Amino acid sequence: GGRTFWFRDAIIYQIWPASFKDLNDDGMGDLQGIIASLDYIKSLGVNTLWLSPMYDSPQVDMGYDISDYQAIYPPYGTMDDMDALIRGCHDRGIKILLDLVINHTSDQHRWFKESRASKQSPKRDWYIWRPAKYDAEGKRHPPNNWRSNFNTPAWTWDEATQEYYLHLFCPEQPDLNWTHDECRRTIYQETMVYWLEKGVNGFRVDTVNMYSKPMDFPDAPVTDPGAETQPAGMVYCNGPMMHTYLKEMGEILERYDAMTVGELPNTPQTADVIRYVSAASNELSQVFQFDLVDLGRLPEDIMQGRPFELPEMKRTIDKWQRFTDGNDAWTTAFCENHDQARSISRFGSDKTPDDAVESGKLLALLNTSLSGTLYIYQGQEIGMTNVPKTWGIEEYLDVNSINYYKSVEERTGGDAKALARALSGINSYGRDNARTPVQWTSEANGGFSKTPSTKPWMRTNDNYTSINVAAQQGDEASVLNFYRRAIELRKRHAAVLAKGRFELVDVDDAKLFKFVKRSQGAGAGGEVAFVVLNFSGEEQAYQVPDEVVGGKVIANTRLDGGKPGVLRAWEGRIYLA
Ligand code: TEU
Repeated sequence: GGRTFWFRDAIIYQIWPASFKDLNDDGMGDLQGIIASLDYIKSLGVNTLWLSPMYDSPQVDMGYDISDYQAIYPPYGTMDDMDALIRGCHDRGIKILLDLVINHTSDQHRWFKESRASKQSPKRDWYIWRPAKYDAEGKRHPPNNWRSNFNTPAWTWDEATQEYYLHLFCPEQPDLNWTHDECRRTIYQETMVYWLEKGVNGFRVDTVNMYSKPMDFPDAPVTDPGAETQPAGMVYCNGPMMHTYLKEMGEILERYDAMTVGELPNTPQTADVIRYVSAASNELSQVFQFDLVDLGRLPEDIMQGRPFELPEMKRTIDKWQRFTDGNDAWTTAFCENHDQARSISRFGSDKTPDDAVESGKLLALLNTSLSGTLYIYQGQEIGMTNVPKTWGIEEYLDVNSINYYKSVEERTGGDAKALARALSGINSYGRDNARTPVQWTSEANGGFSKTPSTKPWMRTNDNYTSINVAAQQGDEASVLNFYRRAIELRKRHAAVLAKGRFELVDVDDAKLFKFVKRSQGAGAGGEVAFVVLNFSGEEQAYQVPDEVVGGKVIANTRLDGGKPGVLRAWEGRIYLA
């Protein structure tokens, strides 16, 4: 045992198993598909893999509703496949993280089945049950006005036992009661310890700041007047016992030198985040703070957004780059995952195929020169984009998208304009964008399945004919090969690119994103990097700051160096002095 800080050098590739690679030809990705792709993953230069849930599950929320923590979802494979995957990673010097989803289980988990069986069940209090409230007319209401993360009430009535249970996500994802000591200890043992004993190197921790809720369940303030429920994230996140629970988990994790990266929604204050990730507190190794990926999204109508300018994006990145300055906390760099739209469509441009390639490389350069642990989501490395705007609602399969669409339908009585707006919101922000099959070749369905004619569980993005791994492998100008070079560079200049101090230059410039990185600490060598990124479709002139004049260009998103002091559309460079 004993704790090291290996996770600070981790470069992490996220796999979402349903859509990665289908080797058994059933239209769904599988563990053998991942095993067969480990050399490809290794070739990117990453050293750690994060596998989204592969546990047995009814798949109401694509595996984030777990019915058995110690079994594999059969279409993905068997426990033998899982052991082989862990070995296959370790043989290649790749560490592996699993998704730890323990805020809730599936309603098909044996714990919940026992809990809902009767009020006298020994497992009744493993979940959160509360009586109804009745108004003057005798109408039944849930205990409070909380809205779940999926646009429905956070409480569901159980006819059989005449009580409500809490679910911050789907009704099929009941929240566990973390105040129950035996429940909590069983969770640690049957999930964390079980998999650590199997050799995994840590966890991405789902919705980690929701374990502890205010147990008096106060109403959330009304921010969506007239609606049946209210957004309540600021009320139920970061509850009173959070740090106690995480310290308990930390004691187990450190025995295995395991890393954790926790999801930390609804936590805007740096001081609050530091408490979770300070090395001294021994809670989480690092967290995902969502300000960047949530930029422009409306809290009261999460599938809609407002336009934002580059300076706002810079300030957001600046905040979460610098919050570790002068303390022992650690940060992360990411712009995609399985819950987000594709970053090219969101922060770059997918207007033309050329724009998509160039802005994909620009985002690669941005992310690989940010400090913290770097995350790349499957398909990001080849510049996959959002699905076409022409897709109808029937192509979208995510429960969140579907609930949203249905809620608009109900609220407006099926008003065509409102539905068009809903669909356009889902196209811009929906999780389906990240969940289309990985585009491997230009064959049918992107070569996702062993036999290309096999119909994938979700429609492949139509642009697979031009955006795919095979087409990019031999092309030095591709997004894929740019990622490889940029990751290599990040490793070579880790002191400045991965661990340096971040400093914005000309924050108000609405076209150019410029920053300086400085190596820090003993033996860091005093390097200074200047990163200049053109976030526009037109040519832009720039000046190199005095301290970097005479430095050399160590990265360029274009193969020809271009003109000094001028960036073409979506071009980016790094200078090192
Ligand atoms: O997501 C929970 C969550 O809080 C995110 O939806 C977050 O608020 C959002 O990404 C910010 O933009 C996790 C999983 O990642 C998601 O896939 C699951 O559906 C959910 O938990 C329930 O387990």
